[in-house]
Amino acid sequence: MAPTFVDSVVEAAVPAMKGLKIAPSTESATESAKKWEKFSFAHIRESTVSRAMTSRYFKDLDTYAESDVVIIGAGSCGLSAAYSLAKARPDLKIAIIEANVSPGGGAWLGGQLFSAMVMRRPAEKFLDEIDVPYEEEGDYVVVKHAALFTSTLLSKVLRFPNVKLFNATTVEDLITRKDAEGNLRIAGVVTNWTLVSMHHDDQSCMDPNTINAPVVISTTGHDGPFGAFSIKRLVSIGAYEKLGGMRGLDMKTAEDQIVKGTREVVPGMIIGGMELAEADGSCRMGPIFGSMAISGVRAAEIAAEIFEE
Ligand code: 48N
Repeated sequence: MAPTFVDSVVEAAVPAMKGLKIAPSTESATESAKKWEKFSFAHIRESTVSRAMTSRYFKDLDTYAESDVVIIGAGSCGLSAAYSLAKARPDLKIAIIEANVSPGGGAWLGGQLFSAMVMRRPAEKFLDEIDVPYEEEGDYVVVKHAALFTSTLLSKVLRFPNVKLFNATTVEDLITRKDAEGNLRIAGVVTNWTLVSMHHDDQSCMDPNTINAPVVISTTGHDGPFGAFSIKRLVSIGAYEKLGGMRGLDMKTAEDQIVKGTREVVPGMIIGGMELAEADGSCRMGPIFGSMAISGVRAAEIAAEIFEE
């Protein structure tokens, strides 16, 4: 019988255990248990693991302290923007700031508890681009599980060498500048550990960190503890007149509005995805995701154009 994966794992472990004392097995040795009796992982020390993690994280913080683009929110729109921009512009340093430990936003389920994800044509072109299979249903396609879309997109984004995801990290303010005419432009983000951001009122203040970037793409969604963060902050600093407030659900109009509304709302700040519904007072579309992906593609195109100016 050809050696199995298990055999290869056990075989590989044997060289790693040289010189280590193996406690006699107390297990009743069935055939398969016998193979595992000598199994052992290679040697490690706790501090080695700590240094492996922290050295890399602090090097990334140093590298991305000056980023070209910061994307706030790793939901379906933010991840689509990150993928499109990182692929089109491998020269740009892209930092993604995601408040949750788990990126993906609302795109792990199709809607309520139902797992299939619906996208209207022509959004299947983006699914083809990231190699996510789907079922054809005429004017729309169905990805059998939303997590297949989100996990595939996330894995492709994280593979880009010019992308760094800082999850469990919240953007809690914006870095602003005034130009010679006194016009405000965005110049980066102010960040903190999400757990700190959520508890500023009930613990002694912990000051934030910062990331400078000439372009910020904000895709922070329309609800949740930090929803629509950037547009609300722009209103509170007088850089955007007033929130439009997300309107009722209208699948037919909402998706086109979101894609066509994706834009640079103030110099240096592009807004996409459902955060736009709060900005423009457009309708929500409910459990369909094509406009999230295409709004991300559009936001990436706008960001790239800013660097071509
Ligand atoms: O998935 P979301 O919420 O946002 P989008 O715009 O990527 O996708 C929206 C989509 O999931 C829908 O809402 C669907 C289409 N339903 C529509 C409808 O009618 O109901 O992702 C936003 C991400 C989340 O992961 C948040 O944790 C994160 O942004 N986030 C932040 N991360 C860092 N700092 C912040 N201040 C912040 N605020 C939100």
